[in-house]
Amino acid sequence: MLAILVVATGCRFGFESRAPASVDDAAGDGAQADGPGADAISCTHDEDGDGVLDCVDVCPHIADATQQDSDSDGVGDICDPDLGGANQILAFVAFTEAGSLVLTGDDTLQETGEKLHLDGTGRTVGVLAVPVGNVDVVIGGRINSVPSSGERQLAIFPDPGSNQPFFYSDIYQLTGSASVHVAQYTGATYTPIDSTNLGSIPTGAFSLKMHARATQMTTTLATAQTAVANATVAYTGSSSLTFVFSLLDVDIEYIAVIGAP
Ligand SMILES: [Ca+2]
Ligand SMILES: [Ca+2]
Ligand SMILES: [Ca+2]
Repeated sequence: MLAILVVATGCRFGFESRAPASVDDAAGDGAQADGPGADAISCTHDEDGDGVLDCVDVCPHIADATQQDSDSDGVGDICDPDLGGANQILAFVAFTEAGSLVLTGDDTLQETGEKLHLDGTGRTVGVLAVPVGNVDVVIGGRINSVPSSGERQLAIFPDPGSNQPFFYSDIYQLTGSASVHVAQYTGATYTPIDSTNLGSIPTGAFSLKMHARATQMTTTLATAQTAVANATVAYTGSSSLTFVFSLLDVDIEYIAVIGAP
């Protein structure tokens, strides 16, 4: 059985999100690719250091100085979940200023530069209100340390409302080995649908991606090595995302949500 979501009270942080490009251009600068969220924040930050500011970067979390976008949908080839389909950058959280991603939990949270540090003393939950139909959700940063026991987890939950069962992506370790999952929550139980054994949860730079489509979900953990879980499931989409951090000392550097809402 996998983890039960527990939203503890305690620390409460909020971070900005870049809103959908298609909604419009509050700055009136004619740059549709920047969107109202970008217009609302100062367009001076370059998360991936590729020389292109987040608000106009076609892949704000991956260095791609050439900005290649073969299907011209505003999402660069290197992060486009569906070359040939129309996608958007639905949200991008760079952890630079207060805003729409709200974190609640019992870790000690610290904003250090452009990172959010969680000290791994407990469980913290982040909620981002964004429609997630056919999407890639990617969270990236660094895992600094992992305790030797306890319920250790990093998860991406597309909140289903009353539509259960639903599927989610995570790294999980309670007893025995750690695994990367596509897993199912039925309303009562948590069940891995597909898993890849990690041995232990790796430390160092990481990204965890949930690729969600109507008949498929894939979880990809990229560290020094890559682990994938892939399942044929009926993914139904939702209106918000929840991120769960449990007992991991981590620095979170970005969250990107890319796809068709
Ligand atoms: Ca950039
Ligand atoms: Ca980039
Ligand atoms: Ca594209």
